[in-house]
Amino acid sequence: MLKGLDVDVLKIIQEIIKIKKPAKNAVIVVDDIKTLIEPKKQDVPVEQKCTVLNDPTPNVTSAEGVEGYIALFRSRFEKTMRILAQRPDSKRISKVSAVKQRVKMNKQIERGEKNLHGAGNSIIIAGLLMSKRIKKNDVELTIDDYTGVLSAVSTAEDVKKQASTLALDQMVMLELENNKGRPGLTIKSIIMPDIPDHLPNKSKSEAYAVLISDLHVGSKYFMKNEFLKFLDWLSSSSPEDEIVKKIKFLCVGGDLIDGIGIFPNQDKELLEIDAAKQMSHAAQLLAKIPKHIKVLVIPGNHDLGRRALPQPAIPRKTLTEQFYGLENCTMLGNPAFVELNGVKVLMYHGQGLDDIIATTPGLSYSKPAEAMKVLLKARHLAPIYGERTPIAPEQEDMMVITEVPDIFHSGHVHVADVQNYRSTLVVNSGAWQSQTKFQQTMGIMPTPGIAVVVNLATLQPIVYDFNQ
Ligand code: D5M
Ligand code: FE
Ligand code: ZN
Repeated sequence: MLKGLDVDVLKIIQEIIKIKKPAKNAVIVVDDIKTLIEPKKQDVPVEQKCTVLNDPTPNVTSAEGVEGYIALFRSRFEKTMRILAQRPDSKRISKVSAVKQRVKMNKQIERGEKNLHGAGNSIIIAGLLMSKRIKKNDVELTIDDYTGVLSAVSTAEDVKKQASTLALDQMVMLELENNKGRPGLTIKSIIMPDIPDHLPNKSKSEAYAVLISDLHVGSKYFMKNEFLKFLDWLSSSSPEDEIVKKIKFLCVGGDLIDGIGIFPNQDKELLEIDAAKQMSHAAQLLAKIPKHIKVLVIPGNHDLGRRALPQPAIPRKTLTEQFYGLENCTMLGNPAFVELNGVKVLMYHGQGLDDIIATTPGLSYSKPAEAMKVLLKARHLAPIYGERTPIAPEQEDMMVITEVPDIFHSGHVHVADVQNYRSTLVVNSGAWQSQTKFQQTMGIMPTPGIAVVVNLATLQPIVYDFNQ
């Protein structure tokens, strides 16, 4: 390994002996040599380039009534179709009307005497999932693609398993074949829109982004001491702490305050019964963040402003003026798509996760990153309509995950969880609020007081715990 390198071999051996000698039976490993021969990183300037790629704030129109929802779903269908069009199997997509026509015209297909396209061929349809009926022995899925509605069944275990992870109202592709010897069509496979395995964008210099969410300032359970410890750390300049100096960005994923009247009897759990005071307190805390760190803030369901998704930025009013006065702070809508030193970050508070966790077998509040993966697979941040997540009747569906993020940052669940999915770093950034009565009744065990720090040059996450 040392051959051919411009290094003083003898000096390196002496150095290794010096390091290893104190330990009994020490073994010299490749990494020991690597750390000695690798050139010391020069103090290259760490870049800080932030671009907002997408912010719903100026686009939120809030069309009213059923008409609005028709347009919303149509937009979901069309935007996701454009995503699917980039895949080779999309060439085989047939319209539901055409499939029905063929089935009708050729009764032999229904009798299973002929295949849909001739021998051995299957057919693919793509549309919004209108219904999902999973029974002990089979599953029936109904798809709407705006040319018609089609139901298909399967008894195969793998298809049933895949079907269980589908969210209602999401876009999906079904590969169909004719049902051997019986009428109707069988689902051969389910194809999710999904994200491709990709080469993520990385920062050229070693800059760090800190991901946090769910402060809940104003709540009795807001962990002020731990949060102040975190803020102190951001301002610290210990020579041993190589990372803190290189923190260039701080992403705040919503629920800055606990708000008022968000859930019944909330006032009993509040320290400050005034949203203005809560906001002002939150702004005072964020004002302690060193000014060389760029702060990006999106709202959550507890913040001021509209509740339905997509949420515009926390409105600029007298109460929130202090936020807008912070020169290093940018207020964005929820969801927001930003680029930090070239790394694409999708910031989303995470309201839609409640419905995903409630309806997907095997998911729980203890593993929010798993639920976030379901959203990436559906290429939608809140697919399920009409349950817990309020969705606004916009003309355009701004919750479609149009571009593949390098980092997907959410909060809302109050449990810190980090995973890698197809080279996207999936982060739920936990909370700064200890367990509330509501969470206790729901069996949610939060992991508060944690900040997830990401090296933007490698996308490696580091979890910092401020509970000690
Ligand atoms: O959410 C705090 C916690 O409560 C988080 O784990 C999600 C859960 N939660 C919030 N709203 C709901 C609904 N509607 N159903 C089930 N679980 C929920 P926070 O937004 O901070 O109140
Ligand atoms: Fe929260
Ligand atoms: Zn929330």
